[in-house]
Amino acid sequence: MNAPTGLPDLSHLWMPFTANRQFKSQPRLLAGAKGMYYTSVDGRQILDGTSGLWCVNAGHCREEIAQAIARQAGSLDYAPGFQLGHPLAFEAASAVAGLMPQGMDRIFFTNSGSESVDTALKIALAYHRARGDAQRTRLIGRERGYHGVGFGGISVGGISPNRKTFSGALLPAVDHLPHTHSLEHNAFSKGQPAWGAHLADDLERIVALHDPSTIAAVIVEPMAGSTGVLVPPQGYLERLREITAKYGILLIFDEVITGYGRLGAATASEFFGVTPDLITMAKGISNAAVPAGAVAVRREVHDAIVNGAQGGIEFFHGYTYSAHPLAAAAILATLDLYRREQLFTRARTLAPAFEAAAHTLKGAPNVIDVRNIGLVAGIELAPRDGAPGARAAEAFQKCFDSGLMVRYTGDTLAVSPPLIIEESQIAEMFQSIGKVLKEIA
Ligand code: PXG
Repeated sequence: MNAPTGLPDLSHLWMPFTANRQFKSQPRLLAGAKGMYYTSVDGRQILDGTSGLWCVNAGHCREEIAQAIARQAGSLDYAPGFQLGHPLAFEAASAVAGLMPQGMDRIFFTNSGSESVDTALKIALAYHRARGDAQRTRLIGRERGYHGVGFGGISVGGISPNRKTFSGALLPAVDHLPHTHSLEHNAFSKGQPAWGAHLADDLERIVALHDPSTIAAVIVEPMAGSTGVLVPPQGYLERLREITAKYGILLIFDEVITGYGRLGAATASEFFGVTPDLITMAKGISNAAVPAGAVAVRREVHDAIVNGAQGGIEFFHGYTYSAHPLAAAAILATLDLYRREQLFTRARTLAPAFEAAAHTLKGAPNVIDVRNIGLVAGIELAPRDGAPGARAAEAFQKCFDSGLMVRYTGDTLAVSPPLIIEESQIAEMFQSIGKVLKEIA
């Protein structure tokens, strides 16, 4: 394939989660970024309505983070993390622990959300085994859940295109809760919808089917992002916590998107007041400046594994780049920035204006739902006959052409801007989307 003039050869890169042929015939390339804006290769300014991929929570190219990474690259580029360490790794773990719910202060570092998820699932199995409950191996996810792309993550995940190609090779002992989306009951809810807490009771049915003594963990996104912004119904997460606690099942919140301020608190766990046993993180942990992820673990879970072992290595798991020095430096600088600029509080303060602006799209052409929480909104469009996803894809392209980056999944547009956004930019984003929706059929 020939590249359009002035662009590099596009043929060698096999792009992730991308319609490669279509992209390469009409590429969208970014050349730079600062604060709330990207700059495209043709020099256009594009308002970042999605924090990159839900990850640049403090805005782009923050000086403090860039400098911390540069300094680290020049002083200790890499240190093995197995049987050796470096001080920043421990400091980064303390800093992360300081933002987690009480008692969830043991931190395992990874490089991505997918790795965090697979790590958390393995910790759950190791925990039960260490306590003499080795038959607890079943993992429960949820329909429409996204937990990255490892075999563990796609097994507990509930997004069918991500599973079907690999369906013969998924983890064997998995079951799924029903998803919580209902246009019939919850369309145009503001914040947590009133209907749907009872959907958590399905866990009782799954537990009765398999017997509690076989179930290791339940994993859910407290707010499902990738599938198109599903806000948990009031009382739903509380119910999941009650049922898992009753049967000795670990509860994992996948906070890869919700962690680090998206909802207006350090974690969704804190925001909703429901404390799980493990929290998976990535993205905003380093403001995406260096790939990084982590799992926060309740101390008792950690201690059962680490203190329960005979001696020697307690947990046979880890990555070459767990707590990589550049990641540790980026995490420390990022968390410091969040604290100094009070960005989680800022998100909480902006949330009402964001909600009001998002819901101005009620009544715009083809909008069948607007849902929101914190600084996230989903705008669901009626699918075109015989072409699901086409309308949102067109809206995405038109927004991009007009200088706004949004995401789309199926026929839902997602908006999740950096927490440094100004109120005027919030209004501008939703006005631009409204304008685009009027232009497309
Ligand atoms: N868990 C959750 C809840 C996620 O949202 C992952 C795990 C995997 O993280 P990594 O770092 O392995 O990609 C994610 C990632 C989108 C979109 O457009 C969402 C994600 C990634 C890319 C695009 O919604 N979430």
